[in-house]
Amino acid sequence: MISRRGALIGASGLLLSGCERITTSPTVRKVLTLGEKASLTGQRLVTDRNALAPEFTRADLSPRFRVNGNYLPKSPIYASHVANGFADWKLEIGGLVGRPMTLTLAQLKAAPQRTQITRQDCVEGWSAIGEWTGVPLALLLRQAKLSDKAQYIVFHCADDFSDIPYYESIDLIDAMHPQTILAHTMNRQPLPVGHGAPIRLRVERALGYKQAKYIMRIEAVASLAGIYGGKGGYWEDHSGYQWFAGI
Ligand SMILES: Nc1nc2c(c(=O)[nH]1)N[C@H]1C(S)=C(S)[C@@H](COP(=O)(O)O)O[C@H]1N2
Ligand SMILES: [Mo]
Repeated sequence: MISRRGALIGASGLLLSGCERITTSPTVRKVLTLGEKASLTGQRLVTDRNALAPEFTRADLSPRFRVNGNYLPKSPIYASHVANGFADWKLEIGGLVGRPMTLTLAQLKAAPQRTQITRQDCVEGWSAIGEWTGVPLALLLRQAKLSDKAQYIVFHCADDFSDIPYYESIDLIDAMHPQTILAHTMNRQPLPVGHGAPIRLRVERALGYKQAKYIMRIEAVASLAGIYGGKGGYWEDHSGYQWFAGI
């Protein structure tokens, strides 16, 4: 039986492959663009957001995984964490939780882990496949006794662009998704500074800009309205990126 999701993906896949062939007429191109927008909105409403992102094998790993956006947070605090191998670094989990927590990197590594080989798709037009190991976010949120009032999980990062801090947010469907992990290991090595040391988010059904690097604090909130520009992320606030970045 062909599931509803399969049918929808099939339809948009057809549209995209058509797009490669018929791109000369401006009218055709406009219709195709509208179709893609409609299918994205439709996807958010009716597809199974709990479905897994594709996983790959070690043979598929990208020989070079690009570093994008910030590659070294410039705060002195971050520099001191790098200098002592993140031994004093602590992740804070707070906001709408019954039991706020601070966790060391060692504690995160001692928790149950998940490893996955997935593809990162950046809106700038490149993709790379990497192997990630980390702690399922759902497990930490349950330990922290996430409140019923929480609707979003906000990730506060150590870096900034022109002194505007980087942050991102996801809803509870993505937060509780089995492939959503706080990764401390990339391609079986400690997560390099360029890729977000000591931990970065992997939220595999979402585009690259959701994969927050340099996470320092996780905050559960009922609304995104009070967080920085209110649109749920650095790029959403400053560059018009959509908050929903599902793929
Ligand atoms: N803290 C932080 N997270 C970030 C970024 C950033 O600049 N700072 N860039 C985002 C973008 S646009 C992408 S594509 C990926 C890049 O991750 P990579 O450097 O590991 O390839 O991280 C995302 N997360
Ligand atoms: Mo990106």
